[in-house]
Amino acid sequence: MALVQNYIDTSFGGGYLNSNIDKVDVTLTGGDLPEARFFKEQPIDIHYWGGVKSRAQPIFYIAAYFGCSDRISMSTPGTIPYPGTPEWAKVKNKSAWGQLPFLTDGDIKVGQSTPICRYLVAKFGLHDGFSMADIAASEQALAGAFNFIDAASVAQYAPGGRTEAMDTAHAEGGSIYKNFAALESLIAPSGWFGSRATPGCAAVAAAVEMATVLDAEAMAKFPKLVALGAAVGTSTAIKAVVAATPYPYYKRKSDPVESSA
Ligand SMILES: N[C@@H](CCC(=O)N[C@@H](CS)C(=O)NCC(=O)O)C(=O)O
Repeated sequence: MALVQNYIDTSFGGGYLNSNIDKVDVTLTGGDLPEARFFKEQPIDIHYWGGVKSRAQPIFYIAAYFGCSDRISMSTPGTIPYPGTPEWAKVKNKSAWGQLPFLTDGDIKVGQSTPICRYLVAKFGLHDGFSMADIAASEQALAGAFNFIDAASVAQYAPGGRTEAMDTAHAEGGSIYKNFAALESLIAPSGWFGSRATPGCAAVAAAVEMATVLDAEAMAKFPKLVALGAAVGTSTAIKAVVAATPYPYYKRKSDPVESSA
């Protein structure tokens, strides 16, 4: 596991400061200030193949965009074996469904990507103070982000061939096209889903990043989503996530058939 940044959490300020300091002892005298208590919490581990831009991307985007990267630890590339290998069968940190992503926060363990996003939203209070309309918009957007991932996963392994399945999914009326058209229609005059940037907006920005890598021309048909992705992408923490996940998982075309000669 590798922390994206070091962190120190203040129990009363709620701010996240970058620091190498493990523990700071502060003695306050006088005044009405609450007792100062600095502590370093354990990071929340997101178990997923390190460096891979895939199903964990919305999770990383939500944490990063809302200033919580310091609390999240990504798996170091090369440390999790690939499915199908004998080593994979022995991996302990996977969901009850035997899959990744998987979150561990001390004794708390969460499988399934959408619940992991929702866990972080609750843990960090990212919907706190939002109107119910903005929470509804955020939740819908979150579902749309994972609809893209599910549709791309189906096409990636289509029995009839990936190239054809990806063509169909990206064409008007196809699964990826229809999902982005629905999301595009939900963008509010603010440019976000709802009146402000929400966790769901960050999740969709992750989907837009991956969809652009997959087929930039197809993604360009949804200018409001592209603009939302660009707005989220200006964040330094998001740039760090993009840099930390250089290997796209989804491919637009079938792998070349290996010659048996
Ligand atoms: N519904 C699950 C799907 C998770 C999933 O498909 N994970 C894949 C990698 S993206 C996996 O772990 N595959 C290995 C396996 O199924 O053995 C979620 O949302 O987390």
